[in-house]
Amino acid sequence: MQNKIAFITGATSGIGMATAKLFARNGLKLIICGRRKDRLESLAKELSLSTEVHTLSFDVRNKEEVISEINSLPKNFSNIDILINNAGNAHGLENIDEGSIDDWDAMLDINVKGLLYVSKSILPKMIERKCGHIINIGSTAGKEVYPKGNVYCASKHAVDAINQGMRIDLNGKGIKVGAINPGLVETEFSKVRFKGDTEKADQVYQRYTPLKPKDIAEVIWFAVTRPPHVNIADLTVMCLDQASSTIINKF
Ligand code: NDP
Ligand code: 8X3
Repeated sequence: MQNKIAFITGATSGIGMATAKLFARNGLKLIICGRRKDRLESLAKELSLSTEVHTLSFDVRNKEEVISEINSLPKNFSNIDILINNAGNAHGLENIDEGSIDDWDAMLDINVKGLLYVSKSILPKMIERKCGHIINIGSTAGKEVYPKGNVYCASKHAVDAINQGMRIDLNGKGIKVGAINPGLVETEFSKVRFKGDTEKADQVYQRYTPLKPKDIAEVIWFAVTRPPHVNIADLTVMCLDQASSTIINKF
């Protein structure tokens, strides 16, 4: 894995940041992405002690920006071996008749279209080189809908479909495609979902032991370190206290 190049979206927090740290410790060269430049810079400074790091700051919703930033990668970072399509979030938790259209737009634009724009920009070189590995971060919400999850769950069901579609269409081109679908992970996810209401966000993870970002990073690491003929196509990870999207033992 030494010197392979990994491109991680949403590296400024949570699962993406934990994955970047684990990859750096194992000597992968990294392209870390996110909108928050200050976080990217401080993470790059930390990871540069272990590996070479390049930062790209863009909003995955902006297709022109996505394409131009990826096309402007320096030569020594342009042959991407591993793409972790991780950037994403939930916005709001409301019944379908009460949800905000802006929240719906954000979830579909970031979680679905953003993932497509990034993949579309990176795929040509993988196809040319006949090698690459794409990991799409789905969710248990992409397998089963939960009350008030409506559009977030739809966005993650779309990721599930895109993951399958990518794998089918890239079959025979030497590129691995697989999804890792986490259950509840304690990150900034709920803080974003509840628009900065930390009290409400903290309640999501109370009275049971949720997954930590590092738990998912380790599963991603497992997926990318399989032998060349092995592809982890679709893997769901929950904490001990979670049984499904809706059944969580909080007592
Ligand atoms: P965090 O909120 O901690 O991290 C989200 C990351 O996505 C941040 O780095 C953020 O960076 C980036 N991001 C968000 N919006 C954009 C955007 N418009 N453009 C570019 N980057 C963006 O959440 P998690 O680590 O939990 O989430 C990572 C992924 O895991 C998501 O796809 C989420 O749906 C999925 N997931 C999370 C679960 C959980 O329980 N936490 C469970 C199942 C799946 P920045 O704000 O700097 O742009
Ligand atoms: C995130 C998991 O259950 O909070 O995809 O929606 S959940």
